[in-house]
Amino acid sequence: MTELPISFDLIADRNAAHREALEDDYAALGRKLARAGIDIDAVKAKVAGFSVAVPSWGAGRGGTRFAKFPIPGEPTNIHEKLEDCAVIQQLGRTTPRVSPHFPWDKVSDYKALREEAAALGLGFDAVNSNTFQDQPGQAHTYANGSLAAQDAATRQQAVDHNIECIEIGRQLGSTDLTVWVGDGTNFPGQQDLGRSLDRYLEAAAKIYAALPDDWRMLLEHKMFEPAFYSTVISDWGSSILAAQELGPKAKCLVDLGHHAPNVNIEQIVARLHRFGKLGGFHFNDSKYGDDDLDSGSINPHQLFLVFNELAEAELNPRDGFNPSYMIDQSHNVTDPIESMLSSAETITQCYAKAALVDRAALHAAQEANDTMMAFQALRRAYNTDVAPILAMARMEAGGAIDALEAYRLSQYRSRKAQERKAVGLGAGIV
Ligand SMILES: [Mn+2]
Repeated sequence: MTELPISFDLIADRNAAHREALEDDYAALGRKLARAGIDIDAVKAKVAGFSVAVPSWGAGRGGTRFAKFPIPGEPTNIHEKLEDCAVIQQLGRTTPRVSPHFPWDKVSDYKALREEAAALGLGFDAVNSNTFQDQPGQAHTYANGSLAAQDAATRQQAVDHNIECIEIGRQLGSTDLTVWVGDGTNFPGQQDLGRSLDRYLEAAAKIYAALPDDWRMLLEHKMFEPAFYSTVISDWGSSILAAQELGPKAKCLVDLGHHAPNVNIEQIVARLHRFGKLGGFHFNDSKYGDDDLDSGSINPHQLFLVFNELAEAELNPRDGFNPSYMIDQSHNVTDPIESMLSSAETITQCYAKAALVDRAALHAAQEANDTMMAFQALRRAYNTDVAPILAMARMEAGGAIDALEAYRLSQYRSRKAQERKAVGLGAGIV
């Protein structure tokens, strides 16, 4: 392994300063959990086995429809993004994989890129195709859609791009292709709502046919944006119907921000799982729409309830239940490394809290129609501060007890500001 971006000595020094307090807190929580019949070390072992991927594009500042305000030292290419992702993994120890996006992350040698990532302690997660914007020199525009476009040559170009992503992913060690299309309409009557779905299904079937045996195609639905009247794969219903029509390797991916306000997302999770079609998540949070705010910053309880359904699903797996977890956020006003460290911790906390739920008590209360006790079974777990479990797992894996503190002390970003060229202004990712 090459040298990692953050000094081992810095992490060791800070951990030495925090260790006694952490051991105190861990022991106290351990005694509390033991009274409820829970072995804290078993929960810590589960937490140590949990991971979530980070998106390559999340290493940069996103922006809104209006503007992007870059910070000095932002990454400008996939190599610099990998380096930033290595910082997140080195300090937090829950994000060992990066999800690349093409053509944004294109290079000439993917074998070398895979080795470069491995030397930084990273692997690759799902590959993401991009048919929602035009690239320089592209033969056909996506202005009127991609997989669902009226024009057959445009649809074929979008199919070919997705197949190229599979080929790249094979070289990187990925086994998932995530497909989100911006296809849709802004006016009633702009496109036939039925025939546009027909076109999507026909094109998606060509991509599906190119999947290697051990690959999955993850369909990501989104209710609106950039199309504001209708989208082709608008909701989990459209997504599961498309996945069922495509075949067993097609699964549904739930981005927490891609629903109408107040929709019961944990119930969608349970429904998709019931039919063996839950393929993965994009974690973020929202107040209004697809805000792409930091995970758990607005509604951490919802995130916990999602993980509670995942814990139930684990007890009753269907069709090789193995959801792919990824952070999908747009960091507009924070340092992206800090946001991803914070979000990965929040996501892992919700996973740990769901693991604390007394399932026997919950199920008994449900059987007895004892609503209050069923609710309390969830409440007790949600109200438990699991931070010492995460910090202990992180320290034991070589990470930092206080990851944000170590990151700031490392002055990583200001060092990169000296080395990296400035990124351009302009609108960000939507
Ligand atoms: Mn997403």
